[in-house]
Amino acid sequence: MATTITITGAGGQIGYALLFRIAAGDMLGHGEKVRLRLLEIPQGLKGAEGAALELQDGAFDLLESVEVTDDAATGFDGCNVALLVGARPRGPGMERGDLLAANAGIFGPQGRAIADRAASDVRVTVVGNPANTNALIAAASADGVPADRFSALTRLDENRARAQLAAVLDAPVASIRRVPIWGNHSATQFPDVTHATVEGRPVLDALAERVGDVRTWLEGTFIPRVAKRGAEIIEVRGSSSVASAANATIEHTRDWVAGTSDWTSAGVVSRGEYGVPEGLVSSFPVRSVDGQWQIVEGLELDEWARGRIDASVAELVDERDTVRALGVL
Ligand code: NAX
Repeated sequence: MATTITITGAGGQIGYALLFRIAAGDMLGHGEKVRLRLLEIPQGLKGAEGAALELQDGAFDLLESVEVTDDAATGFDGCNVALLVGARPRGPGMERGDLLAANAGIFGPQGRAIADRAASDVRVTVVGNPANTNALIAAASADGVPADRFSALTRLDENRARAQLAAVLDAPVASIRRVPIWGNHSATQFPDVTHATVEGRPVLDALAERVGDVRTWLEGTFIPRVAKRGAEIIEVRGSSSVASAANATIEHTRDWVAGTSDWTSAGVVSRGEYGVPEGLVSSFPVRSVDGQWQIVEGLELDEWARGRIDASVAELVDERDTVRALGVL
């Protein structure tokens, strides 16, 4: 049996960087056949159709079929994995409330179509921004689908944080572990090095030898660099993060399905863990066990970390309240 994967916004940039790696087996494994559903809006159909032609020309052994559609019911029919990438970007003069409203108009109906049409084991990775609140809207709209089948991408932020630490510590990135992202996928996020290790040694000790006052470096250099990395990429590249975002989407979804041996980060629906209000989609340190995200519990948070997390969670509360005021939740 093949796995049916629906990718929204498949005609866009991240879609283009995702499709070929999925078809090559990077997400679900090199033994798993895949059926791809490329869901677009009418303006994006040509891009998706072009990608479908190229997928055909890739002659991928694992690729059973590719279907392009602008109809959500068709796009999500029988889908096991949904990658919600397509979203409404912030246009000129658009306020945050307008952006949330525009995206509620996308992620609400998509959540309902998932509830109506997807397979009973569906898992939904939300990439399109504002990712946490879009995931909240989709989950709340998907009657009958457990909320823990929805998660938002913060793996790119975690990868950025690990890479920054690897650079400053002059260590292989693979040796840097346990760097969770807390809160929102936004400038308020908290990349947390408190429990991180480098080659098995506390990162905080290794940093003290390299950067002088660690707290100053974290506040003044590390956290802003990670949180604003997207803007840095735009400035240098002239276009937003694409391949790194697709890579993180693949890693997030692969780990969710296949399990993890250590912590990673994902935006998941809170059940009140660490004082995060129930129902919010917040990023936490997580493990994946038996196909489910589990929040790593019992971590000690000092006052500084607590304050950082609270500030990001307050932003999520604000986004949720804005959406509620629109009558969406
Ligand atoms: P593009 O503008 O290149 O592509 C978006 C595509 O989505 C377009 O082809 C558009 O036609 C399509 N689309 C819009 N509304 C749709 C709908 N209702 N149904 C189906 N398709 C729809 O953007 P791209 O660079 O691919 O980025 C996609 C999203 O990822 C953006 O919202 C972006 O902000 C977000 N990102 C999220 C990241 C994360 O870590 N969570 C990082 C990367 C990226 O910034």
